[in-house]
Amino acid sequence: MSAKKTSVERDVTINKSEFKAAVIKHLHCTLGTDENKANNHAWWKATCSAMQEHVLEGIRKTQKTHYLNDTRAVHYFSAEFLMGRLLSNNLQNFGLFDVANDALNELGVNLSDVLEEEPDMALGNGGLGRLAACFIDSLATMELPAIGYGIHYEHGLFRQEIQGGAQIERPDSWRDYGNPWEICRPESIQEVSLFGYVETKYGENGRIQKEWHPGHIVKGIPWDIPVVGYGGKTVNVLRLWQSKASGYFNWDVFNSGGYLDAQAENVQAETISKVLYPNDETEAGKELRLIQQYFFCACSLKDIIRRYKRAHGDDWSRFIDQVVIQLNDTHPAIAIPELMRILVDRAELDWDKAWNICTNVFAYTNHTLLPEALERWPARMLEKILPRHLEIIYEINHRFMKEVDKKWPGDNAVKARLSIIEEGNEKMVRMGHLSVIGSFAVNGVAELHSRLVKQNLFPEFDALWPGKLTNVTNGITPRRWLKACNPSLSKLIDKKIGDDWPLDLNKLAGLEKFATNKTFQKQFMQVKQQNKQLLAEEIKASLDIDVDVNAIFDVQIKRLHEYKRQHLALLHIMALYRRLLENPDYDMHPRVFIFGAKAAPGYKLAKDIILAINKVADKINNDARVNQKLKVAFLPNYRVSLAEKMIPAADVSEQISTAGKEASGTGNMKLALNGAVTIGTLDGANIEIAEEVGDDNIFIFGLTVDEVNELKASGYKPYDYYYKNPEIKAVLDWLETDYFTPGKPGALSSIKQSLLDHGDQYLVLADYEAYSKAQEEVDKAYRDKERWAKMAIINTAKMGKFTSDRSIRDYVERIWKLDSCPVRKG
Ligand code: OX2
Repeated sequence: MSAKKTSVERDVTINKSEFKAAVIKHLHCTLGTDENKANNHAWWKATCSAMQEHVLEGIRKTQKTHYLNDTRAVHYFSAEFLMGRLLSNNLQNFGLFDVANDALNELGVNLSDVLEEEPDMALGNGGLGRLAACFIDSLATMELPAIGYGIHYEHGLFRQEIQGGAQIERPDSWRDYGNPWEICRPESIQEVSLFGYVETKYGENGRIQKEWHPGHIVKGIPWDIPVVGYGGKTVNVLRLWQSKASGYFNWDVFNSGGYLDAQAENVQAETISKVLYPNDETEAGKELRLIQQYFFCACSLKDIIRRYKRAHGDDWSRFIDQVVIQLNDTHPAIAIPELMRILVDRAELDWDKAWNICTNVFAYTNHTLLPEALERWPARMLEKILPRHLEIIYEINHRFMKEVDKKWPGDNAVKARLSIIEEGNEKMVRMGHLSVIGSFAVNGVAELHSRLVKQNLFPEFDALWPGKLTNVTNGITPRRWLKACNPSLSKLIDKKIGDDWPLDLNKLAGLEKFATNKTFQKQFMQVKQQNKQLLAEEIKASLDIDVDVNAIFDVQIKRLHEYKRQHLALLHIMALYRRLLENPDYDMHPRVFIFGAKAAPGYKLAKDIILAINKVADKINNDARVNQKLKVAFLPNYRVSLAEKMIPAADVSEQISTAGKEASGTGNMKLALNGAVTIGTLDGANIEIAEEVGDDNIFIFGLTVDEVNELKASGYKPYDYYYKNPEIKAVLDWLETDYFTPGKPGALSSIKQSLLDHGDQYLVLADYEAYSKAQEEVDKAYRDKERWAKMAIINTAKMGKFTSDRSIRDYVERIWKLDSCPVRKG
């Protein structure tokens, strides 16, 4: 047995020669090739297939155990799951990484190269989708009965190319050459209705019955993606629905009323799951998006009910004991009226009984306060696509308004604020309101955010139902975000405190006592240096930029959004450049600013900021007067697998959103876990990170939420900062010249305009000076090697709170009320 001895109990133990034999078998029998012909892609597929044997066995055992125990389960509904690559994660979680490495080595194949062959499964935009992926990892690791439900997008988030400094979007085709992990389940195909009209009938007992005559029916085909828990015992699944034409077309409906208008006719069934909307934090407002949302919710509910009925028949009384559904933002909120429709129209339950079931099944997570991200659908659109659901929503609202009237008699203003229906030129359905009303628990994603949800977003709901609105601070899986992505640091930690920290991240606190130990400091910083070397090679390969690994690696990786303020970092970089030009002896430690960010394709200013970063980078990197001290690298196509390379190499983590705007952040947690020190505002989970690491180990700057509000209330004037601070004026004016865009003056002027003429909504100029000072502190701290090493170690040591296992424990104990269900052998 060559499987490494570890304190983590594992279910699968195979040795190197067995692994080798399995890979060869699949190379021959699954791929029809052989060792001499196989390229890395073939080796990747063969290795996946070798793993898949264990994975499938794990799924079978898990499902059998859950079935035999008739367990209560959580169903995580999310329009996005940003999974990244699966092979290295699955190898790690089965404890077979080293075995695979040795086995492939003997075959003359390099495992790292093989892992690089796997396309990222990028079925998400950013934090919201990655959170879902971390959560299902924790659920499986903690042996909890759980299933993720989402959409099997043919194209995930676009691939970003940079041409002439500008972002170009290219399609992402993650399944072009087949995906070895997914399992098609034709036996569980579902049908989903769309369009058409509602007929009102009177039953024999005088009961009004509604019958929806759909105009269109599409098929949902389930694909299961295995979710391997750490230790490989529980293997849950992520079930993703692909749409297909059903061949059903209601000619009666079409001929009699034209309910299917020309556009609806054109809605090809296959387009429903074709592509992920690439907008992060903006509602799409498009018909196809609503259809996507309904499509996956309807398929998933049918799937849940099918499974429930297998055990309980038509007895609905135990449904709420068996089923809890977590709505990841409002994207799946249409599931609420869909369940009501099934219960009232199909199962013929009384409204009150049905409503009681609904409001004990759904829980809702809010991820943002940004008004542009709060989904509202035109009532007319709902009426056309889901006519029965609109009726149900009106009924829910009608009954809810009565409840509001009891609490605030005659108060029409409060009714208007709380109504699911927003009156105006165009009647809109507020999905956030529907979600709060239809759920038994509502949570924000960090302490500050949850407080603001209560105070600003839903204050009356909090008064109406005290205790319903709560907080569950986000978390990240330490398996992917330390163990797998940073093997050198993981091994160092194993040696120091043992290897069970991936299951109990608070154990990292054991490192704190070594924070001032010279030898450990040296080892820790050596690992950082190695990781920086690897990233430097990546930067060279991708951008042909040479960077000095002794420089500070200052990393800002996240979606490009004004509220995240990449342009604040940019102004500061330009200021450093200017200081260096004015004074070649300007005293600063060499620094490399490294960015990764995708902009929504329709978000002009965000794309202009990417262009500006690249143009400024070009100038600085090629300016011999400064490029020994300053470099800028924008790595294209930021995605999970690139994050896994950038995060272990970061010295500084940029978390500089306007206070009150970033609900939580999770990149902040990943970077700190890997020993990066945060420069950040008092926003989202930064606040909780600061509480954990202590003020000496983080650089906090800028306006607080209260100060932001005060400044805005008193009439914020960005021009004041422009005239008052010569550096701000100089860099903003510089942006307008053709210095960075030779021959094209004004190419970057939209940024200046947004900050001055359009009011600088995110207070970039107001926070500039504080940010610049905090960066000087960073510079000073870094030069003190011992001080920095201590800070970095303490950051890693104090991240215990931010494991997604803790988030899941919070959900389980306070919201889902689930029991773990250890999977039996055999
Ligand atoms: C993001 C939030 O912006 C981010 O702060 C948070 O960490 C993440 O969700 C996970 O909770 N779309 N993306 C988000 O919110 C929305 C809406």
